[in-house]
Amino acid sequence: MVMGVLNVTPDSFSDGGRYFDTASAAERGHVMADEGADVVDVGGASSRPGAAPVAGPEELRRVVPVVEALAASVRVSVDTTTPEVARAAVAAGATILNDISGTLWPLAAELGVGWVGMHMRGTPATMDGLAVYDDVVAAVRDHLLRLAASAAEAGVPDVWVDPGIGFAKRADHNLALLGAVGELVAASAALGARVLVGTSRKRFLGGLTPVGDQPAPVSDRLEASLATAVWCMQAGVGMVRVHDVAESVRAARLVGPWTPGRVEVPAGRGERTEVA
Ligand code: HH2
Repeated sequence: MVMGVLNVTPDSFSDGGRYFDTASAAERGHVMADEGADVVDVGGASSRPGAAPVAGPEELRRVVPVVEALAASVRVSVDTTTPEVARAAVAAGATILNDISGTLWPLAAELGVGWVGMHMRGTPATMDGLAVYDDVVAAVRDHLLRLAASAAEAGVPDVWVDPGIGFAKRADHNLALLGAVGELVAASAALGARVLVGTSRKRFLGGLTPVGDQPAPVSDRLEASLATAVWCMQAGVGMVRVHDVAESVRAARLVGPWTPGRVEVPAGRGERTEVA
C-alpha cells in the first residue's frame, strides 16, 4: 500500500508551505487519492531535525479541516503525537494514528482506530544527537516488537510498526535498517503487525546520490526514493510513506506480482500485471 504525505505546515523539509492553507491541502489530498494513494497522511507539525514544536490549537486548526475535506473520499491517517489532535482528527474521519512518538497505542485502542508506532529517540529538536547504537537493527527491532505486542494486547485493531528512517539515525543506521527490513516484517507478522517505511526524499538519500560533489537536493531524490520504496516492497513491507504518489503507485503495481506475501491491489485501482 502507498501512503501519501500531506504536510499542512509552513516548514516541512520537502514540501513546507505548499499545502499550508486548507483549500490547497484538500486539493492535493484528492489528487493523491486519484493517483492511487491507499491512505493520505495529514500532518500539521514538521518533524524534521530541529523543527520547533507547534502548539496544540494551531496543529488542530491546520489538520482538522483537511481531514474533514478528505475522509469521505480516501482513508486518512493523522500524523501527530498530540492526543487532542488525534482525537479531533478521528472525530473528523481519520482512521489511523500515525504516531512518530510510538506512545499513543492506548488512545488508538480507545478510539478503535489503526496505529503506526514509529521508532525514534528524543524529539525532532534533540534526535540528531541521540543517533548512537551498539546494534541499531536489534535496538529498533526489539523496541518495535515490544510496542506491537502492547498495542495488540490493548486491542488496537490494525497495528503497524515503522523503523523511523532518519529519526535519530545516521545514514549507515538507515541503510542497516533497510537491509534488515525483511526480518522486521517477519518478526512483526508473528505478532499480527505490519511494517510501514518512509524513506521518501530523506536527507541520507541525497548524500548517497550526490550531484557532482554535493548531496542531491530534495527536488532531485525521486529515483532514490523509488529505489528504496521498491526494496521495501520486495521485502514484504506493507505500506510505504511517500511524497511522489503517482510514481510510487506505478512502481508498486509493477513489483506487486513478484512480492512475497503482498497485499492485494484494491479493486478499481488498476489491473494486475501478469508475470508470465
Ligand atoms: N517521516 C516523517 C514524518 N512522519 N511518519 C512515519 N510513520 N514514518 C516516517 O518515516 C515519517 C513520518 C518526515 O517526513 P515529512 O512528513 O515529509 O517531513 P516533515 O516532518 O518535515 O513534515
